Amino acid sequence: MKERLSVIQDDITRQHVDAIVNAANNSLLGGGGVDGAIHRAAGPELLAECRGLHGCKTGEAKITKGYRLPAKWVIHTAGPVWQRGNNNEDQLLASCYRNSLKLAVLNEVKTIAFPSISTGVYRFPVARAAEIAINEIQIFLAADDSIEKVIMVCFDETTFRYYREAVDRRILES
Ligand code: AR6
Repeated sequence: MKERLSVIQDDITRQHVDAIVNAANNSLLGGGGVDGAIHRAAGPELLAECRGLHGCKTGEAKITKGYRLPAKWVIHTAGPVWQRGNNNEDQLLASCYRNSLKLAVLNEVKTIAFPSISTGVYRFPVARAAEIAINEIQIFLAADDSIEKVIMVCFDETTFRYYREAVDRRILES
């Protein structure tokens, strides 16, 4: 399992993979953080295609082309806003990963990169988000043999450490 999932510290817009995932909002009409970076790198055609998608419910995912990005596809998912854990945030975050991976398989994606969904502006605690993300990705990969590589792309070092530790813990436990 280890070789199909890796954690790196980098900028997701530079990844040469079939699909990158965008931590978007319900409107899918752009924003700050990783969403802003993806729209800037992809160019205005991305926003034009997003307008035709009519938004995305929290925990769900929609796909567009990648335009000027190295990635062929962008999978947009809307993560939950952290509200002290009382609003189904854990399950909704898990759904973001699961639904993004399902959509990837439907589109014959072999390599996919994720950002740390919901842990920026949406304030989901990073340690908790990392456990959920790694757990969900590993469960998915265990049942799927079409995706060859999943890369967790963390922007800052603290986030990188939490995801690295979540992977290491699971390898030790297995
Ligand atoms: N590559 C990889 N990760 C990045 C990049 C990048 N280029 N830029 C930022 N991150 P956030 P959220 C990291 O706030 O919490 C937007 O306005 C960032 O350091 O982008 O899901 C949307 O439109 C953090 O670790 O997403 C929504 O309104 C992680 O990506 C809202 O923010 C997620 O931070 C979504 O909030």
